[in-house]
Amino acid sequence: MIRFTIFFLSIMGCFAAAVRSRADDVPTLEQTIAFSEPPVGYDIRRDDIDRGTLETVEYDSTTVGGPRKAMVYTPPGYTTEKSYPVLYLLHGIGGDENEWVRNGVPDVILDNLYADRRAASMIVVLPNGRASKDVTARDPIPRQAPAFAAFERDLLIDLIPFIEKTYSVQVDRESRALAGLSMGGGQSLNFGLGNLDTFAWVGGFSSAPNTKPPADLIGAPSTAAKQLRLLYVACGEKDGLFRISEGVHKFLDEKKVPHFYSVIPGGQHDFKVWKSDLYHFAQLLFR
Ligand code: FER
Repeated sequence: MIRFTIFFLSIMGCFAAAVRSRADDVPTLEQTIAFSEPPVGYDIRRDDIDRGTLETVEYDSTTVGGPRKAMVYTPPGYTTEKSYPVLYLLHGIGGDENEWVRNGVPDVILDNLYADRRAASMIVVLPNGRASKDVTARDPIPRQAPAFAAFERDLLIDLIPFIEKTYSVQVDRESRALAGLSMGGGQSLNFGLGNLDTFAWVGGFSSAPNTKPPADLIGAPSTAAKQLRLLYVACGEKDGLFRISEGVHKFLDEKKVPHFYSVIPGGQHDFKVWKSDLYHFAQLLFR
């Protein structure tokens, strides 16, 4: 059982909004907040269901001055006759655009959620969050950190416009989510909360020390509280970086910014935790 702590300060408003936006065939908020371990098989490919499609795309980055890669998952039945919301899902310090697919099977997790009608149909973009021509995962952290910071610009002015002209997507802030693990969790909190005109749904999974000091994450807490559709902060209890998520949570609490805070009992800094985070987070998105 996952111990789950929820801190809704404007509790009635959030409950009302969440319940109002839920269809009958998805869990009610009350069921969802009692985050349990995902069901057995949630991350195992099923042969008898429709599957989405994964592809690698290349876009021109004015930020780094050259082509960059991203992976894109389109949901089962993707059609240009509809337009979809988009989750931008970021990797950790050792990874690149392939890390989530290789280790976290987001395509399998989402295919299974769709088969069980538990998630809103969305596109998932898996970028390379290291915006540099020459910095790689093999470089020491101090050399990588600026490239991870530079990705804010690449995401906002290069990648998002590319996705929005290439795929059939909704282009308002309520249709964009940003989440990531570890280094990518820090990026998601930094860039998501720093650009609430672009993103309404933000998730930090086991966020790393690249996370800004909590007081610098949010300019005006009362405005942020109104703009955010979802702020999700999660970390494994046994994660060496636990203090980061806890610090963010405490600050949000103090400033009365509604958010989910999920502490995974016994959870480490690994994909067991991040897959479970994605499973829960995806079900809350775009509803
Ligand atoms: C650090 C420790 C870990 C740090 C980043 C990380 C920026 C990232 C870890 C990961 O992405 O898994 O001091 O500094």
